[in-house]
Order: sequence, then C-alpha cells, then structure tokens
Amino acid sequence: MSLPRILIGAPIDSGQRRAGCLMGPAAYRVAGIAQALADLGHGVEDRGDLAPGPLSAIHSPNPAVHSLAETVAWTRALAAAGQAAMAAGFPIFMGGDHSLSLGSVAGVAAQAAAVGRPLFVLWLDAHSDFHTPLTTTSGNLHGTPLAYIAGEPGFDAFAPFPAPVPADRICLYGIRSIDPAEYATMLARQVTVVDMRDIDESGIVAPLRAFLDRVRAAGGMLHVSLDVDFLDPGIAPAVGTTVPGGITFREAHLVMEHLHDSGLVTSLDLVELNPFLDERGRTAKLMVDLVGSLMGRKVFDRPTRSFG
Ligand code: B3U
Ligand code: MN
Ligand code: MN
Repeated sequence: MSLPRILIGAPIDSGQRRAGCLMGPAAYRVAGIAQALADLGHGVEDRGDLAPGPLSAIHSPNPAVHSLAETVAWTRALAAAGQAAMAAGFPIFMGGDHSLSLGSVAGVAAQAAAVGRPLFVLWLDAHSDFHTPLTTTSGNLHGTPLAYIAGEPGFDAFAPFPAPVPADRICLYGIRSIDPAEYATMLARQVTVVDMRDIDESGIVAPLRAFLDRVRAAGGMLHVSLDVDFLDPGIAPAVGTTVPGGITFREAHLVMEHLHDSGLVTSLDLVELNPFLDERGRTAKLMVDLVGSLMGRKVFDRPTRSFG
C-alpha cells in the first residue's frame, strides 16, 4: 500500500493582487481530486483548509511589498502542517497562489532534514519565482518562494528556512519569464533552468530524465511545485499571470507519467489556480487529471515501457 495522500487546502491569496485564488482548494475538491486518487488505489486523507495564525505588525523595507504580515502568518501555518503531513504520508498542498510554497517547502524541508535525506525541488512554472522581498518590483510575494527555499538573504520577516536547498538540487522547468534581478541571482548560484527553448530543442523528456537521474543517484526526496501557468493558456486559462507558449496537454501528461514512474516524488504543490477565471471548470479538471497521471494512471500499461 502506498503512503496515504494527504490533502491540505491553503486558500492563500496574499502573494499577488488578483482576487480568486482563495477558491482554489474548493475547486480541486469539486473537480474530484479525492475520488481520482482513491480510484488509483491510494488512501486519501483530506485535512481540510488551513487558516493563517494571528498577524504581527511587520513592514518590509521595500515599499513595493504588500501583504507581508498575512504571507508570513500563512507561511508559519503551512510549514507546521506540511511537516506533520510529510511525517504521515504524501502531502498535496492545494492553493492558493504560489506564496504557498514559502511554507509548504519549509515544512517538507524540515522533515527531510529530520529523516536525514537530501531534498530536491522541481519547479514547473512559466516564471522563475526567484525574487527576494528586497528585489521584487511588483511587490507580489508569489514571485519569491524559490529564493527563500534556496536560502537567499532578504527574508528577515520570515522564520529562517529550515534546511536551505542547494542550487544544484533545484530544477526550474518550462520557464519563459524571468526578471533581471532573478536572472542575476540564478546565474550566480547556477540553478538548473530548463526554459522553453531547451524543451523545444531537446523535447520534454530528456532534461527531466537528467534531473531525475540526479535525484535518484543522491537517494533524494523530490518536491514538485506545479504552477498552473506552466501550462499553455489555451488549455489552462484559470490563472492570473498567463504567459503564452506554454506546455501542451500531451507534454504535461508525459511529465507527470515520468514523475510517477520515477517513484521519486514525495510531495506536491498545486498553485495559482484562480477558479474565477476558469471556463466551466476546465483548468481545475485538467489539474486533477494531471495529478492522476502523477499518481499512476495509465492508459495502457506494459512492463517493457521504461520511464524516469
Ligand atoms: N516575476 C514577476 C512575475 C511573476 C512571478 N510569478 C508570477 N508572476 N506568477 C513578479 O511579479 O515577481
Ligand atoms: Mn509560480
Ligand atoms: Mn508562474
């Protein structure tokens, strides 16, 4: 029996300015995420929706930053719930905007450190999310989680990240929007960036396989953070920050199938779904279908097929 799949709703929308992401967890439930997991033979435990703790009066030295106190409070709640869920099974964090990952990955990283295994992070996103609260010009903290995870300075308002993930254990995939400050930091740290040109040139599988080989060789745990805008807006319109030229339906399922067959994934974020922007639930349903592929759904299984 596989580890129980633990659903954690996080209706957080303080990381950006467009209302609607707080309906994300409800949309995943309506789209049948629990049943989809159960149909694949997984035990499912829905822990309901989290709430942020009390807010403290904190301000950023960067005047662009907004909703810092809310995001810090959410981060604390998510880290605690994430570490507890990680100790009990396979957490699936249902957002909520991508500032969710400040907390979810903090909890996951704390638990990985507690059991003494290296944590790797796969960031499936149009954006690099490598700003710090000091470099962001939009002030939207959903653009900062990877820098926090990597241990970059500038997060003084937050608890120190429990066990920063070294740059060589981070892979960004599907990237097609990077701000100058993010670019400079990522170049200096040498994180692996697989942009759309890489994918067009080598196909969707080869760079993923190379990263998964590294995770496997290190005996690592793998956290996957799936931003809706990783997908092409034509198939996934329900997101506030669409970027054209994204991942197709078939590429996205193939990524998920390889992730499943690798057997390496230990936790998952589903972020940036804005159901208010959806068309008859099609983006929510697609995200649930992708979770199905990540969790083992196959059209036609045969032992000779090799993935990962
Ligand atoms: N890099 C820009 C845009 C952005 C990042 N993440 C999303 N959008 N979703 C920023 O605001 O930091
Ligand atoms: Mn993102
Ligand atoms: Mn994004």
